[in-house]
Order: sequence, then C-alpha cells, then structure tokens
Amino acid sequence: MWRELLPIGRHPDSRGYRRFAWTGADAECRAWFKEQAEARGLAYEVDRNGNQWAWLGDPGAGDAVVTGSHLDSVPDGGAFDGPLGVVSSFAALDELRGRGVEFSKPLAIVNFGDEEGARFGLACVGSRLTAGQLTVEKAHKLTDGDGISLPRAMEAAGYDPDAIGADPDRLGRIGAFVELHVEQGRALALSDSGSAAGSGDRIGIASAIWPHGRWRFDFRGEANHAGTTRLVDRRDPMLSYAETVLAARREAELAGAVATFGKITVEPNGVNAIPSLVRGWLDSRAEDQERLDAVVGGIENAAREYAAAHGIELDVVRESFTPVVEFDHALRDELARILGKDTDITVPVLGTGAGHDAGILSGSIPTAMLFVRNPTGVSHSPAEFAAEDDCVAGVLALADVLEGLACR
Ligand code: HGY
Ligand code: MN
Ligand code: MN
Ligand code: MN
Repeated sequence: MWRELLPIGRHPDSRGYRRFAWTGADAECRAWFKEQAEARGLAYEVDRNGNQWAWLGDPGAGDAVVTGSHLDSVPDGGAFDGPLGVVSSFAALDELRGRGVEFSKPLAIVNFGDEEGARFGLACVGSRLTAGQLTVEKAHKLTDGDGISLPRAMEAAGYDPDAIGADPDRLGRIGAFVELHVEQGRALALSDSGSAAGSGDRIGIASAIWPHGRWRFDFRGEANHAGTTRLVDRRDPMLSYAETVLAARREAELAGAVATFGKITVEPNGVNAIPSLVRGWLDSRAEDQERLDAVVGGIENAAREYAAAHGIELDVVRESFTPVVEFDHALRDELARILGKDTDITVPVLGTGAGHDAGILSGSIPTAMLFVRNPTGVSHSPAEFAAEDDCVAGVLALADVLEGLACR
C-alpha cells in the first residue's frame, strides 16, 4: 500500500511531494485512502470538514480509539511526514486482525485535511475546524497564492464549503487519539536509553509541542528603475527585509528558539526594478511562550527600526498561532506502560517543535503521539527518511497501543 502512494504528487525534478489541499494530487491521495478503507471492509465517511474516516465498529457507540495523520505535504516535502502515520494505521489494523484480537471499542483511522497549510497559509485546517479552533468565517476568508478561496477550492474538489464547522459530537464520541509520525529531529537517533536498536531508539512518545506561529511581514517602499535611481534616492524594502532575516537568526540564537523566513513574495518582481513590496513569512517556535514572545518581539522591533531607517512602511500580521501543547499525561503513561511491558527499556519521551493535528485535538480529547526514528532528522524535504525496520517497529508499537486501548 505504501508503494501505491509513493508516485502521487511527486515532482519529477525535485523528487519532492506537492500534495496541496484540494488539488488533483490531494484527490488521488484521498482516493487511495478510500480504497484502503474499503479493501478492509471498514465503514468509510467524510466529515463536514473534508477529513476522511474509516471505521471498524459502530461510529456512534462512543469511546472510540482513533489513529491516523495526514496525506498532504509542504512544497517539495518528503514521503514520510503524514503518510507514515496513515499507512501505519492501516498496517497496525492488519496486524491486530492477524493476532485475532477482539475489539471492545470502535476503532477509526483518519486522514485530516490540509495539515501543512501549504496552500492557504494556515496549518491543520481540517482538525482546527473540527475542534472549533478555526471559525467558519475565518476559514471562508482563506485564499491561496492565486487568489482562490478555500470555499472555491473545496467546491472545485467536490466538497461543500457551507458544511464546514465545529464538530463537537464527533469529538465527543472519541475516547483517545494516537498519531504516529516520523520524528522531525534526531532525538531518537541520538538517544542512549540502552535499547539494542542500532544507534538510538526506534520509537518515542511525545511529551509536548512547542508554541509556534506564522507572522507576515509586509515591507512597502517605492518601485523605481534599477539602473537610473541613485542609491540615496531609493526606498528599497528588500534592504529592510534582508536585515530582518539576519535579526531573526540573531534573536533566535539569543532566545534559544528557532525563527525562519522560508517564504517571500516580491512586487513587481522584476530583475531591473527596485521592489515596491517585499512580503516575508516568519515561522517561529520555542520551548515556552516566554521565549517565543521574546524572539518574535525582538524580530519585530528590529524590523521596525530598519524600516524606519530606509523610509519603508511595515505591517506585521500574526496569521496563525498554536499555544504550547502538553499531551495527556494519563494516556502518555499508558502508552509507556504498553510499550515497555515486555522489556526493561524505558521508551524515550520527547518534545517537538513541529505542529500536528494531535496537538489541535489535544484541547478537546485525550491525545498522544508516537515518533519513529529519523536517522538524519531531515524533514519537510525530499531527503526525509526512516528505515524500513524502524517503520515496521512503529507499526508494531502502534498495534500494541491500539490493542491496549481498544481491546480491554
Ligand atoms: O509543524 C508544521 O510546520 C506543520 O504543522 N506540520
Ligand atoms: Mn509537516
Ligand atoms: Mn506531519
Ligand atoms: Mn527601460
């Protein structure tokens, strides 16, 4: 099943994935999910926000155990971020059926829509809507780089944008959500808990997600001729932007945080024109809110100084924000107990700077995450990798967890 998913949305030049919400590649991924559900005799449904569900047992019974992740990608993303969790969910179900276990609770596998926010700029749209953390009004205003709104994009993909909204009844029927994900760092590879799994540990349990957000910086100056405008006469927003990028690095180092300008648009975007507008997006994350406030505040202050010095107007807009997430302690402990039961090795518990649907849902229901070792730590890149043995260990760990949670 992994192999069928591999070619979908893969760019022939970059070899990275471009599976953006409500595009053709996304539709192919969704068709794959539906096929996997139907091939296993699971009850397939799409919720009001376009998230896909595959149910074993009665979805209405309550106290369901749910697992899954997402199938969309960042621009030129890797094969594992998202799909590993969805594929592992189906594989874990196959494993449990092979074990002949009897489920005492309904079990569901979910594919959340638009986790990466690559197209409309806001991450975790499917889970945010479901959890009521994104209003319908705000969702309807989201637009992509071509000016296509989220409602139009959903409609074009055959979904009803007027149906979207919070879904407390659905969440109320879930007892626990567990998301398996490739680790997006090297904590497991570098871990020395004493496991025999080569270097480090194959599997870890998530403790927390760092607070994180996205800010849009609009630097407005004056377009002019690149050849005839004297340097002293220019109001070039690129200069303030460049200085701000350097400030971001400095402030992040100072605060012990991370800050990235990874996306930029320039107007008029001509080689021989001084720009009139440079729009850059800051992604910043830190272990705690205090550090995040310090780093973003420091960057914004620096940007305002530079802008003022060059006669540039600056607008800073916070486009999204996710506060710190502490995963459910009881569920975390239960996962540790289940995974540690036949061994004297303690499963590593680690925090992460990456956002996940599990983090969004944790505000409404008990939620936990499992991480699979990533030898290089690379993610959001075509070079993202996890070894087959480690992926298999992930499937078995997820199967143990689902058995422990849904078969008691
Ligand atoms: O962390 C992120 O960039 C996204 O939510 N996966
Ligand atoms: Mn990601
Ligand atoms: Mn992901
Ligand atoms: Mn000319």
